[in-house]
Amino acid sequence: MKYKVKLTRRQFLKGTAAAGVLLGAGGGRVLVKKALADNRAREVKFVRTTCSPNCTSACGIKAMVVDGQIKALFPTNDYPDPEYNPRGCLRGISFINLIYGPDRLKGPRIKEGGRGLKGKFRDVSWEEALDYTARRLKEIAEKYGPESIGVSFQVGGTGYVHKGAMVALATLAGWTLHHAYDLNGDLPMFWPQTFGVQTEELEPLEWVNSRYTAIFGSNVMVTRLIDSDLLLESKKRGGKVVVFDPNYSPTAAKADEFYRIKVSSDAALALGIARIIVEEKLYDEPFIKTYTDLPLLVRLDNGKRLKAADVAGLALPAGVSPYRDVFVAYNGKFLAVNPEKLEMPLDVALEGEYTVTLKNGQTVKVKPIFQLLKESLKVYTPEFVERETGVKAEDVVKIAREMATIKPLHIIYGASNYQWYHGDLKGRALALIVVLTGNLGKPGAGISTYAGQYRIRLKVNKWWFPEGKKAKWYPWLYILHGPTENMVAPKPKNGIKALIFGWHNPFDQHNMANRLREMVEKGELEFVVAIDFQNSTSCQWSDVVLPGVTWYEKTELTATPVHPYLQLQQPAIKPLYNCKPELWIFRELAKRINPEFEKHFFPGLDPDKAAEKAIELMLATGGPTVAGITLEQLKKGPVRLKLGTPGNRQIMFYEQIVEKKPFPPESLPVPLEKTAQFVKSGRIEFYKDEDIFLKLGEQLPVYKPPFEESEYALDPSSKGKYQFAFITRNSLYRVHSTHSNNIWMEELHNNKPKVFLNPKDAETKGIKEGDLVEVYNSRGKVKGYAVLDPGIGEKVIVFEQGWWSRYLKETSYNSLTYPFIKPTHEVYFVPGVWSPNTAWNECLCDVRKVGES
Ligand SMILES: Nc1nc2c(c(=O)[nH]1)N[C@H]1C(S)=C(S)[C@@H](COP(=O)(O)OP(=O)(O)OC[C@H]3O[C@@H](n4cnc5c(=O)[nH]c(N)nc54)[C@H](O)[C@@H]3O)O[C@H]1N2
Ligand SMILES: Nc1nc2c(c(=O)[nH]1)N[C@H]1C(S)=C(S)[C@@H](COP(=O)(O)OP(=O)(O)OC[C@H]3O[C@@H](n4cnc5c(=O)[nH]c(N)nc54)[C@H](O)[C@@H]3O)O[C@H]1N2
Ligand SMILES: [Mo]
Repeated sequence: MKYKVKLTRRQFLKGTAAAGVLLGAGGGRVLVKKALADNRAREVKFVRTTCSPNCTSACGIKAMVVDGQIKALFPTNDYPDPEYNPRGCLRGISFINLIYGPDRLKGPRIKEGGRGLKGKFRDVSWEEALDYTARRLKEIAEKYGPESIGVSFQVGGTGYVHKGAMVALATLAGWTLHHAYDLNGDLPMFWPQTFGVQTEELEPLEWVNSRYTAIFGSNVMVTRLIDSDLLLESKKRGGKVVVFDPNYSPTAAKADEFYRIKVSSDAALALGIARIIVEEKLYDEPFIKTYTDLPLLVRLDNGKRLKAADVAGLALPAGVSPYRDVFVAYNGKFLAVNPEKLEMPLDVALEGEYTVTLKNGQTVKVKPIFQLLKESLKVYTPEFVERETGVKAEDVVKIAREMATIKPLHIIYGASNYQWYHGDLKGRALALIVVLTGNLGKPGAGISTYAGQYRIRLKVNKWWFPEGKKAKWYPWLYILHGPTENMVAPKPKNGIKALIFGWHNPFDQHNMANRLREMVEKGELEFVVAIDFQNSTSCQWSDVVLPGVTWYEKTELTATPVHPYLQLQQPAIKPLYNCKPELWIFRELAKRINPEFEKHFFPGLDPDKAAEKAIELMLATGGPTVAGITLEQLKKGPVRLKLGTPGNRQIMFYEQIVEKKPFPPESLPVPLEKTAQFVKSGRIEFYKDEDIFLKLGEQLPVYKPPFEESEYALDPSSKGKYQFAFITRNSLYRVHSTHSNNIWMEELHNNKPKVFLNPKDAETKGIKEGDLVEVYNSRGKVKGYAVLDPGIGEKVIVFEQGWWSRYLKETSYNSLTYPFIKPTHEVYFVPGVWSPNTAWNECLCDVRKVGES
């Protein structure tokens, strides 16, 4: 929505009164004053665009532009669902401080005289920067193979066009892509393991329909700020909100009940709840028989699910896809269970032990998975749960009965909670509660993990992967960790020798940021290229910096899973300084790498026109969620994705539960056969029988305490030495490291990185409020000012992630973390769907005072 008006000075003054309030602090005030300095009639326009950092909210924002300069940013209220109006937060409307801020990059730069922080940047022309970059990349490709060039970019939903240009060039050139989803730690692995999908979720409009919302480690009031009123609305409508967290978070403060839970003990609690549901027969029997693997039989001789093809005298159903498998259930006779249909006779056995004769004449004992589950749940008594989690035994019983009977139940399983080594086990255990009680496929019901702007909402393949070419992918963690015994992801022959990144600040934000720095200093990474609009820590560590533009300076397409709208970013101003939209940058680079590549990037068109072409291509080939949506429509405002549910609401697994289509639904852009192999039964699977699950005793969801298979296995001497869990939750004042340097945001939290700890722990350590403290382990350290907060769990250090190193005396808070790789994440490799996930919080540390406040 763009319109222009000519205003007289008087009219303009009236109009800016409101903006003046918004621009009361910082750089904005200067701009307004300048604008008022003379009497000319001004050109004022309002441009509707979308704020799209990776905070997931993707709020519409209206930019007020006066004579080609943004003077103020406003929240929008143009969503067809009035409940989503207005959208936009203080971070978003103060983005003006970044657009025109002192850290804004002004032109391309090449580093000379050393690597990392040792070299000095020289400002160069685009011609020189692009020629130089292309030459270096070609040299590296020749020496080590094109796959030795790694490309890292933030999740696609924050902008399909410009990231698509980057992916397309990497695909054409044979470079290696690193998927942001597992790198971020935003790939909750229980999803592919249990449901065969990347992720699913309820949209916040559905929160109001839940009658019981159980939040396991998600700080909705901060990290879903803009939608959090809908959580409160669910309370007003009689819903109950219960928070489980080691820390009394802002979300806990709004809950009806808060249970302080020991770190990473959620699976013990979830399985304790599941035990009560099973023992007291509070489960939804028809539901679990119809949709889950719980009635399927498991062989007791080898722990594998019984395959119909192995059973004597069992006819196999016809038309079964090669990526599915036919398993067996029992109802007086053995039944071959068709994985293409969610059907099961309701007299099928959930319990008992049976003997079956195989085709080879062997007889083996078998049990339904439900029976095995029931047996394995026996240890999770309320007393055991109390010991492991700190939640009182009588509360465990109360919570279980309520969760089983108050419907719809919605579990929110947050990022900080699954960003632990056993995050997958916790998720499988939590999913069990939801599924046992039949809380799926219905309004207000399910389990959601809101993390980043993750899911790809339309088919992007034509733009991202030109000519049907296959991209090469390599999980980021292997670069830091090195190859493992179980890995199935193909390793680039000579490793990664060059790194190109955009929309990322890896030298602060990626795991082992100090290792990455060392790789630059030692020359293991021979060449690093940054594409950003501001001079982040990572730009400073790079060899070439190519200045991109903010979303106020280009045309882009975004979609978030949280409020399911397709939205445009429309340029409010021309690219500032000598900055260029990324589509232009990659087109120029493409033509220098190989002139043949240029044709994919709409040569000859200006970057906004080219971006529109890319959007039209994606809309035309994007599949059912965007069918019929046009660019013209999008220019007018947000358009809801087409979800195929009643009322077009985002209700997870609606097709599976209501229309009885087999699991999984498609996880774009991956073809179904790739993800359907994760749940071969076509059902919700709680039993995993791939060898590594059996070897680790994780065939069913179990509880395993933190640190045993990670920190203590890596370094047994760390046990006892480092007793604090280092939890790096998200900050209200930033989106990751974006807004680190936003003067309004800085002011709101005194410009000070903080270390939150419990007063009892502080006393033991001789730390007082405001002291400068150092949090450290054998890998690294970070400094901050102590905040003594009784809300923080004992033996927990909370450090809000995202600070640029310049605010941390040049250390990186990610120098403490370690890239642990869990073998169950390595059974398959499908980028962004089944891949080793980063476990930020699986990190032990200690704390000491290093100075007064
Ligand atoms: N303001 C703001 N919003 C954001 C972001 C941002 O940077 N800033 N980032 C966005 C992105 S990309 C993401 S991934 C999401 C993440 O958002 P969330 O999922 O909300 O994650 P966090 O804020 O990291 O942590 C949530 C809570 O998990 C708790 N927790 C930690 N460990 C455990 C545990 O073992 N068990 C339990 N029960 N709780 C635990 C922490 O104490 C914390 O209160 O936020 C998104 N929204
Ligand atoms: N220890 C620890 N580490 C963590 C986390 C944690 O909880 N603990 N959280 C993790 C999670 S969940 C996530 S999602 C990641 C996020 O980590 P990153 O993906 O690195 O996110 P940001 O730090 O916000 O960096 C984004 C960069 O993109 C730039 N940018 C913004 N818009 C544009 C644009 O249009 N073009 C270009 N070229 N650049 C642009 C911004 O200026 C910024 O420098 O961090 C992870 N790191
Ligand atoms: Mo994230």
